[in-house]
Amino acid sequence: MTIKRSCSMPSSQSVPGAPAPKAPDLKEPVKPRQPLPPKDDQRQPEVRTVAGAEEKVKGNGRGQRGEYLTTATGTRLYETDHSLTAGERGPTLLQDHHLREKITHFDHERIPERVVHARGAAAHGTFLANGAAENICKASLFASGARTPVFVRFSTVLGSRGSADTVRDTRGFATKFYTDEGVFDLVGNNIPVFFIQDGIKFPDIIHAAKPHPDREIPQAQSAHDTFWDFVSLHTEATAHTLWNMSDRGIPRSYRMMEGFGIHTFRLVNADGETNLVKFHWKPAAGVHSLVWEEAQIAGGVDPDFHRRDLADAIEAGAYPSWDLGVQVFPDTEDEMFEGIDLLDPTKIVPEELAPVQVIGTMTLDANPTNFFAETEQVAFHPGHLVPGVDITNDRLLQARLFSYLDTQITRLGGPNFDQIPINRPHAPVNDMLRDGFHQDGVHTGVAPYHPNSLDGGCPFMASADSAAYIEVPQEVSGRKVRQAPASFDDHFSQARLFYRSLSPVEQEHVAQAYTFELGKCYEENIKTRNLGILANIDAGLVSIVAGGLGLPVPEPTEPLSDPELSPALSQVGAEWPVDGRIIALLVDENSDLDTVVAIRDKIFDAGMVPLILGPHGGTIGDGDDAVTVQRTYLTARSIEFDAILLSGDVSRIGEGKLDPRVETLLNEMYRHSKAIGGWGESMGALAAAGIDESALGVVVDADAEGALASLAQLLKTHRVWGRFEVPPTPSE
Ligand code: HDD
Repeated sequence: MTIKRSCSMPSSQSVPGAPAPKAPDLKEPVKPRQPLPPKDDQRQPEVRTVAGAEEKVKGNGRGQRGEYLTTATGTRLYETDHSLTAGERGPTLLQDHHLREKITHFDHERIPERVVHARGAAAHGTFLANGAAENICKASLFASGARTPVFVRFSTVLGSRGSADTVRDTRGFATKFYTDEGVFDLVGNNIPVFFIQDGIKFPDIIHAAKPHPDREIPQAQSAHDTFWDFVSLHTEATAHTLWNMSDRGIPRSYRMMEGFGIHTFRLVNADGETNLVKFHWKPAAGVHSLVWEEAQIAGGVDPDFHRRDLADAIEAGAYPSWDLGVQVFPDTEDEMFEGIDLLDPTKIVPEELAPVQVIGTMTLDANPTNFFAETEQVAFHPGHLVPGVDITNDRLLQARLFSYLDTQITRLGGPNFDQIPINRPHAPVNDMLRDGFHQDGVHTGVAPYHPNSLDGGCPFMASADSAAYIEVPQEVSGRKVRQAPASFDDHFSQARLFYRSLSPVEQEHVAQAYTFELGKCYEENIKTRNLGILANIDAGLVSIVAGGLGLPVPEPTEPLSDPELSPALSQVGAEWPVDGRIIALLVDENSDLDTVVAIRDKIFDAGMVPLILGPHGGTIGDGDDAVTVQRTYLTARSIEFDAILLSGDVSRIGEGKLDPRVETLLNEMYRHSKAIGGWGESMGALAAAGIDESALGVVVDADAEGALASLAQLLKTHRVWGRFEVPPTPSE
């Protein structure tokens, strides 16, 4: 994929190759100007069908430029900077409607943040079905060649709206498909298992994981006593906790995460045959993570790291995309597959047992126009289903069916949230829901009840032939009980399966994450109890963590299983496309600027994004040869780049010395096992930073193109994994 050269990645910077900017106009404009044309990445569907009628959703009269300022009711204003007062030095008059309207509206600008998943970022796109699901699902969105508009919101779970993106946490991955048969929401996460098996425990896990109620700290963290107290007393959380402590808990980018529907769903085909499935999103860019130190640095220097990354990539034309796949299981009476209970959301079915079959591809190609209107007001609900997709008796899912509708009523201020533009179906809506806060529709007719004769009996009922949603008829029987089936009792074998399927580097990261998080707990009992759980996962893991905490290594209390490993669970070993990866080009006044420009173009051509990093803002060089600096040594941090290329022996501040900010940057990139390259005399600068030419993943070439080619090759594996030092694991 070729990145758009007119992109602004990052958006605040001037872009190489773009036309020279006009001289800035430093005065406040006094006359209306033509509105700026909308950016082509800010489009929404131009038309949506509401209540059978096509409705334009763009240009709804709320544009800001080019018109006179008015009150909310359209009266033009001549002044907005001074209150109406009794004399120049007198009190403000109550009759100042403009003042009161402006302040009152401002006072009510905020709505409650989501009780979980408050922090997020979103994008528009399209889902293109390949038809592979046609034989198991009658939903029109899976018909071969069907294109369905989507809106996807990614999120962290624990933090508040303003919290940092790169915290260790599960990520939400919620997709709204605006199908011609109604909205289908697939509200998943980037981790395939969940903490609890029954939704009645959701308030418990969230209360434990959210900040302590007395001081409201820590923000967006699981590294505190209440979380570890709960998960150690509630061992069905073991597998999810382990996934969180793995590299999956700190993704490199929303674009580089898998997504999972987690629950088992029931699909129905045109003949009424059913299958059980689990949904998977597979990112084209591969599954990649940060290392913990990067995540922490990013939390400080760029708390918007993931939000920015998503928006910049889309603006640059590096459209993120995912394949949607399903694991398919026969719809048997016991709802089990290979001994795994399909109704237990703390369990996966390894891909080696049931391969993920791709049924379509989703591409995100447009950023939201307005964060509040779209990203904040979008309302997902696992009960938004279309004909062909049904739920199962997974009791976690069943509780969710209640919760999501309920929560929007508080969050979005009433029952009419489906009428907010971002939530409106693209299919005709003809309901009999009436009135309520924020009612947008002007309903005609006198008989919003069924049956009626006064509105001619309208609306009528659909049937299976006219795409009615008909629940799969299922036998239900049993005694009313509050208990889980015995098949839910195994809490450790899948945690062990996951841990043992990871590469040694990833296992080391898991051990360090547990040691860090438990090290932040104050209560020794809680640490000890959690070590007891780790002993039931892996002897090597528990001994490293216990060693780090300075506590004795406990014995397992459950027999350790001998799982068939699942290589698909590891992020290490595969090669991925390098599209959209960011390469820093380190330059200064001594650089050969012709070569810098040529290499910058080559990076673009390879679908990657060059960022010119120089000692100061503005340009380097003169006239036509000048190169625009996009990051300075002062503003850049290593976390922004996937790899770095030095344009010679740059960034020197004296004999044998490197600018200390560049030295820090290079050392961080080295420590985080990122690819480092350079051409010409760049080894001089690298050596000054203490980086050895022969070190793994360091490529220096006399020829710039050769250096870039080697760097791109290294980037395919995301990191230079061999550079991480993994201490020998204590034997089991
Ligand atoms: Fe949930 C939001 C994902 C279990 C109750 N959840 C929410 C979002 C995601 C998930 C991605 C954010 C949606 C957005 O971007 O607006 N939740 C999950 C997954 C679960 C899960 C994958 C288990 C498999 N959730 C779950 C349970 C309950 C909830 C068991 C309650 C019984 N979730 C909510 C909620 C939220 C929510 C309180 C907060 C904001 C919202 O719904 O719209 O209703």
